[in-house]
Amino acid sequence: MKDAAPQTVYLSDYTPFGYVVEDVHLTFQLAPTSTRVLSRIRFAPNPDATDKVFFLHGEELNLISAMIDGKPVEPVVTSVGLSCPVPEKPFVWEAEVEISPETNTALEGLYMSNGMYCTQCEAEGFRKITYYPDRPDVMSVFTVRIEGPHPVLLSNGNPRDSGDGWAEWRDPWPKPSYLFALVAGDLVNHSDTFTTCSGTEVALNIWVRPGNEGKCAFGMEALKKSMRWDEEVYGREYDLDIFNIVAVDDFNMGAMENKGLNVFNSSAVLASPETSTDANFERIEAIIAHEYFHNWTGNRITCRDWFQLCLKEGLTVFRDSQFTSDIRSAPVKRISDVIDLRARQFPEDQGPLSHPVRPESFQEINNFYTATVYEKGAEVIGMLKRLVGDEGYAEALELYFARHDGEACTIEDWLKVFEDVTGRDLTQFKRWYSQSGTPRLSVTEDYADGTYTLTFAQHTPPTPGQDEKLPQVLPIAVGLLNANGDEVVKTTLLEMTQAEQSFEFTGLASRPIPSLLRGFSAPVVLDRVASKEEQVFLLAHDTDAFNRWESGRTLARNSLIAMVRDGAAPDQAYLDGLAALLRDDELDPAFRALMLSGPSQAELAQALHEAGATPDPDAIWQAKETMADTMAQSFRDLLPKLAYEGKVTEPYAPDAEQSGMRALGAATLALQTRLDAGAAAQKQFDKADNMTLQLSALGQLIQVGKDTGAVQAFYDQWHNDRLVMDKWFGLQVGAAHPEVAVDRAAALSSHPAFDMKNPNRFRAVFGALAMNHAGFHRRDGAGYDLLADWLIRLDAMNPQTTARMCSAFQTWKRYDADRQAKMKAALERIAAQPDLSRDTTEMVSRMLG
Ligand code: B3K
Ligand code: ZN
Repeated sequence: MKDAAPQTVYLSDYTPFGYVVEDVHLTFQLAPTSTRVLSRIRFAPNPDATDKVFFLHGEELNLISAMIDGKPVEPVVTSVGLSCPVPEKPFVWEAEVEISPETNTALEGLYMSNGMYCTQCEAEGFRKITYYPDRPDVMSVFTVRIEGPHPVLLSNGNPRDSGDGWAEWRDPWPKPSYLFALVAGDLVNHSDTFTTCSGTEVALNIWVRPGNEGKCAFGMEALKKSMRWDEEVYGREYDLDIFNIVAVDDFNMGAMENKGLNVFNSSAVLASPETSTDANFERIEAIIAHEYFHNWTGNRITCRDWFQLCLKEGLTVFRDSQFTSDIRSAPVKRISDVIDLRARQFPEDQGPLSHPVRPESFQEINNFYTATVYEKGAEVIGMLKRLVGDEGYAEALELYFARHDGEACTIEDWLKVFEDVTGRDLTQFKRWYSQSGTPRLSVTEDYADGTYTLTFAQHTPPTPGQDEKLPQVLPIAVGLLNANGDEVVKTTLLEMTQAEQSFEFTGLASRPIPSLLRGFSAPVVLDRVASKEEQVFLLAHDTDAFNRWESGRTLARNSLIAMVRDGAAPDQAYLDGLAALLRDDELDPAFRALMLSGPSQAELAQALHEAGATPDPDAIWQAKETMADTMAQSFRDLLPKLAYEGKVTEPYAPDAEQSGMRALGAATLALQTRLDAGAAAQKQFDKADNMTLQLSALGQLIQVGKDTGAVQAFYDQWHNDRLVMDKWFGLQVGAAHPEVAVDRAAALSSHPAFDMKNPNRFRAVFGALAMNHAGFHRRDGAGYDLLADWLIRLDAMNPQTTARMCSAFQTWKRYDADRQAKMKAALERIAAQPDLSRDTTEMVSRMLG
């Protein structure tokens, strides 16, 4: 059935559903194209609701029969649901529907992936399974019976009973329908147990297709670490007898936190040293933690409506970042998070897709699982924690769990616990949830008679639908250094609330050097023209690890921008400062790797845009090349010392220490390749006994155009491993010279192993194309055309992934007139397709404004 005409939903229109759901009983009779779903649901009038319309969501369902209190009824059915007169007292609704999992290529609702059945219900997929009030504020206990010839039949909660060809599950915790899950298939498990802080033994399983059982050990350890961490740091204990994770090959995102039955994209759980990189391991650990942490922040306490999405996502991202910081390196995690924020959230917040952390309207909620809701949402919580302090934060969270367990909440509920615990008025702070756009912070300084004054001014440029912006609460962490690099003022939190505001530091013997916005204490663009000498000084001496990295990054960015804009040569002061840092063996190799890698092409485009210039992708690419060549020459003597070879003698472990050394090795290899035309890379490729080394070597060989043998050898070795083949597809496009990236993507899309129905494979090729900055923005527009062609094709199958990937065009207005016209034409061509999905329609129309 075609999508109904797009309807806009508004936060301000919220009303509670007229009925409460007391109990849900579902029976699934599984069959690929004709699964029967029988529902028996006990409803009662909701005393808190005035509107008593009985409307159940339902899409793409074939209604076979419906009954109320055992008597057949004939509801009015539309493409989005049904309505029916109901008694003014508790009643039992029963329905039987038929659905077709096998032909469900949207991967939403109940679908099939490689012969197994699985579900994805968040945000509004449950309505493709049966008729139901599919909204997060309707919570109920569920009993599920699954009938099918599969050895493994799983659902939420605890197993209740099973027999030949059937199993029953009971979830005692009331939950919204978006957390429902079902899995059935020929699966094998890697199992373990976890004893909770109160002594309860929980059975743990990771379920995979036969052949993948050897790739579960790391994920299992990550799960156990997460369970312990949540007990120790947040006092949160697991609450069922069993916790299941299932790996699925076809999945629209990373993973899903269904109660007691997390469903994971196989790329986000399966790992082995031979097939996964250090970065894969770290990502898997973080995603397992994230989904597990949702058990409390998302599941036990959920969202009242989808506008409150950041309530669970921002908080859970914040929690998983804390976890990674605790078990790996806190400075490296903070730096990586800020790189990611600037790469994904800043462009979003400064372009046509800009929206508040809590949006006020949407057509398709799946389009709002964004970097703004997730990552800026987490930044907002980080700011709140800085403002109220660690103890205030801990007390507020304790109260949040105690007060709201079992409820569907709002941002108001969340902020209220902080107000109640600390006595603070958070009215102004709340603007972080409603005001979109990245604030710009400028600063001037003054020193006289031992008093140093910092004067800040904040300003947020207009964003779609929000012309006027009000001042935000900005926590600005500042430290002051003297000329020897000693801290004369330790990290101090300045709380800026006005549009312009001054802060004084007294009793200083001399003019200090400021280290501003330490730890990136607020998600803003700091417009500060610091002298190069000062940046070089901070690069050498800043006692705040984040700001030490930041000064190096700023020097690198400024040098590259001067190269792009004025044809300047690479900045010698930057190169000298960097060399000194690289020589310092006391410094964490991971930190040095981050310093050496430098800003990406996209980050430079963003920086140019923020400086009011038009980014030229070719010139950016050229500047990066020149910088890398220059670094390779000037660090020539240092490279052998930084190279990975011989550094790690222990067996491979994806821990922070070894990963850091390999990251530094990879950044070094990238420079070495410029000196030896790929000889060292080829050697590393031939000898590699883990994927991290193999892939970084392959990337260099591709980049330097010496890849023919290696690409084939890699294929021969790994063509039977789906996840490794995704890397093979992705790297050939991502690391390609910009002139060939588009042709490569086109050629790979006709490779027999290319499968557009598999989101991982589609993203491997076309996500990599969009990330190859100069390649995608090829002057003749071929990159835009190719991506648009494929997005149009994909939309008919998988609207969610299509809509998400459309954001590759979100920066269109910042390029030169010629590129703008071509990107706009590509967007208009997508928009003009008949039967375009609601998801993609909303995205392209927002981008076109
Ligand atoms: N909550 C899911 C995301 C669902 C996305 C729906 N389009 C995974 C997560 O954030 O943990
Ligand atoms: Zn999440």
